[in-house]
Amino acid sequence: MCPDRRRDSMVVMITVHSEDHRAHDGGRELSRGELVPSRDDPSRAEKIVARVREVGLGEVIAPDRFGSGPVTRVHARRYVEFLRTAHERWREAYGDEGDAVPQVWPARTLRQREPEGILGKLGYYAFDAGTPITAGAFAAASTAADVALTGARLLRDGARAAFALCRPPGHHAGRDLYGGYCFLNNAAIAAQWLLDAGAARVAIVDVDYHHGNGTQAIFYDRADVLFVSLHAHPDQEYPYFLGHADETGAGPGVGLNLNLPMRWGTDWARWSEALAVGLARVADFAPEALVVSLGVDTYEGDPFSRFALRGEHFVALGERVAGVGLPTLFVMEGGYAVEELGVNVVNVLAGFETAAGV
Ligand code: SP5
Ligand code: ZN
Repeated sequence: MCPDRRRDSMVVMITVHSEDHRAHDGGRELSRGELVPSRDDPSRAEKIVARVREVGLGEVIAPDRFGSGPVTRVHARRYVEFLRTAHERWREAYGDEGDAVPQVWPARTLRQREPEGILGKLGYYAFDAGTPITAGAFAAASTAADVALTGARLLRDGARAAFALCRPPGHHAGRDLYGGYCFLNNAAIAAQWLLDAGAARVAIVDVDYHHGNGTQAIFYDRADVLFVSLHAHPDQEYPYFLGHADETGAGPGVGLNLNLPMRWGTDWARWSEALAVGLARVADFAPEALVVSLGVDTYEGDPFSRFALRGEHFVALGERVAGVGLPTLFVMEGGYAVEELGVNVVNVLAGFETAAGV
């Protein structure tokens, strides 16, 4: 008898997924002066779960319901209530045409005071006009938070890794702020839940092409969460107004925010150097768990990307993350080259499995 020992010790990664994300569909975003179909289309999650099944990555399970408790550990109650009722209020005001999208914001010299009317509230809580609140947005976002929480619970119960296939994504959403297709910050909600479940420290590494401004802001003054982000430089790229290298944390969180912005044209050689810097910082922090905000919009073929990562680089990314040796929750963020999306995402997860299992 010759048991395949390598296979026996393989990390079998569970994927958490729900079809409820499909309720968030048909939204239009402002792009180059026109309303066009949102890039955060249901086909994104469908491509990813199809690829997970195709390669037999591991079991695909449905999320459990955690209620609003873990969500309001991260988000303001008033904000969650706004999200829950926004589309209904929009319909009352403007009828069934279109989705709720803001057009006025409390920028410099204007007052940060929540107005009564829905159009005013949209401007108060949003930071862009690219994140339509569809009729199903809140239901989908709530389920995505449950997907992340179910993944976090797998880690607490001893899993080496889990994949939370969230849609909509979360890393642009702040305590009371939405944008960038994000309403509830799935990675932050999962990290906070792990802390509340007894972890002393959690690290979040955000590899999405865009800066995780929401996650940074939520944990900026916290000593129990390290936030590391690799992203396109805010001087050149969305979300433009956060993500510089000199943002290093505040108060008890001084030194626990690490931004690694990179210029357009960044390839794997440069990107992977930044990853090594970020992962070394994670190791120094010695957390009990790692949350990876997994965006693959760094792909050379992504419609948003001006980076040049290719398919094999996503395998290497997964291998490097496994090398940190921590219980790891992958939380899905961006990635819009839909045809290659499943392959690129599962490449990261398979790279992790192979490296962690040997
Ligand atoms: C989670 C996530 O990846 N959100 C990204 C949101 C980006 N929103 C709009 C960016 C607009 C950039 N327009 C450039 C046109 C490229 N063809
Ligand atoms: Zn992104």
